[in-house]
Amino acid sequence: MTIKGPAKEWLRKELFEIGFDEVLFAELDPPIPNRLNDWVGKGYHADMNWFARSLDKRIDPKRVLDSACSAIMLGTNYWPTASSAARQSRWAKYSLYKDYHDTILKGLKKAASILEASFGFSSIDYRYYVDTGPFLERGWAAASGMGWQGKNGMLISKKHGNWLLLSAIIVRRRIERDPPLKKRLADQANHLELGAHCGKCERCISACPTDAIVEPGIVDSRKCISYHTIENKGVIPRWIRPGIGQMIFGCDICLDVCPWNRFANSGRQLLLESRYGIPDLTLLDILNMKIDYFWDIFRKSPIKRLKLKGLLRNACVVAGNLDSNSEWLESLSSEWRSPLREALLALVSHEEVMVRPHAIWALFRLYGREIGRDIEPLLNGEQNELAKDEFDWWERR
Ligand code: B12
Ligand code: SF4
Ligand code: SF4
Repeated sequence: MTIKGPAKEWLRKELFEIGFDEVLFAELDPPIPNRLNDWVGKGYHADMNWFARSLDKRIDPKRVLDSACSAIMLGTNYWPTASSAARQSRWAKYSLYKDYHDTILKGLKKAASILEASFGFSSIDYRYYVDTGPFLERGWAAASGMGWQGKNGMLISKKHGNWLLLSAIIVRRRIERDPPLKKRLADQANHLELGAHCGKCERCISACPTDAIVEPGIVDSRKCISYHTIENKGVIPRWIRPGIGQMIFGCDICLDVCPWNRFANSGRQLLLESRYGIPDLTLLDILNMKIDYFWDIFRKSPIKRLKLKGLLRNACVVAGNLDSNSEWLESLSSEWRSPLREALLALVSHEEVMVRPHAIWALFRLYGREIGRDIEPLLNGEQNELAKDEFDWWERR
């Protein structure tokens, strides 16, 4: 029996009370138009092979849960409160909370128990995800009327701007759909226009420092700072490093510039937990960081996925981009010029080989050709091609 009318509204209210700031419903059929094959075909997924491997499921949710017919689409507002440390631009804002995969998961578990207790679901009748499975969260959130996909690719809400984290519960019972935002498309409920409410605005496209938004709503991960500072497990290509600027983990630039954010207020944060301390770290603290300190600070944060080697790699790139306008507390002043140089030189022979070429890059960027004399002895006996290549590249210039 379809869940609709007062029963549907009761469910919405219960889920809102758990802490979800948006609760909307989408029906999963007819099959959706999407550009996933094209996106992967063009290589825009970079080396996220897990993405390409689950393409069939992402295209058709029935391959995830057979007979699934509806999705409960949930949004959690993470716009920081006025006093919050998350109001900075060096770390992606979401990363300054306790890992949302864990905190929102708690809300999803509570939601599931409501479905079981009040609607007779058994555990095989639903499946939930918070960025954790092969489900197109933004497309289905748009289909549910939570917002639309902007030219920056983000699900934008008229109430919460760009600042919703998404999660979903796919269910085997039909729940009457909520209409998508753009009424004139309501008769084709699942056909959604990218940038539907963006009008002529293209701020996000022009603000992206690395031209990663290759057409409205479509991001080429190979050019995206968020991809390189979070997902890339290897060397960050040399050509993209200057564009990374001061961002050490993730990138909110195309979100921050969006005019729809002006309507956003901070949410109730019932499914989020602030983590303190991370924005207070100086770049030198990070460059000198050892493994125990890393786990102390980042244990409960999504940044832990980078591991120490990834964080050091990113910190080297940020160091190489330091200039007098840097948002990091240090500027290129005399007191820390020398400790910075020492920290980077130590990283030239770091045990994690991936860190080494980035340290060399930063040293040459900051101190010019002369630094080559200090680096060369450190490369004696260096077996690692990446570090040698980086050094030779600078020496040849
Ligand atoms: C892979 C991934 C990335 C990759 C690729 C990003 C991209 N643009 O695709 C990288 C690592 C670069 C990335 C970066 C970020 N990500 Co990310 N990422 C994902 C992930 C796991 C899959 C996204 C995906 O499928 N991409 C492929 C493209 C082609 O699909 P798409 O963007 O969803 O859009 C297509 C479909 O919607 C389809 N479509 C069109 N109409 C319709 C209609 C229907 C009904 C359907 C089903 C589909 C559909 O066409 C669209 C265009 O091809 C999702 C979680 C998830 N499971 O969905 C999180 C997610 C998209 N990321 C998220 C976030 C927060 C970010 C960052 C802001 C993090 C940061 N601060 O650094 C950046 C933003 C970058 C940007 N501008 O997109 C949030 C976005 C929340 C929101 N409000 O939109 C998500 C939803 C995670 C979450 N659970 O909250 N991410
Ligand atoms: S997240 Fe940053 S790099 Fe990626 S598309 Fe947006 S502005 Fe460009
Ligand atoms: S910045 Fe402008 S074009 Fe980009 S998503 Fe926001 S409204 Fe749309």
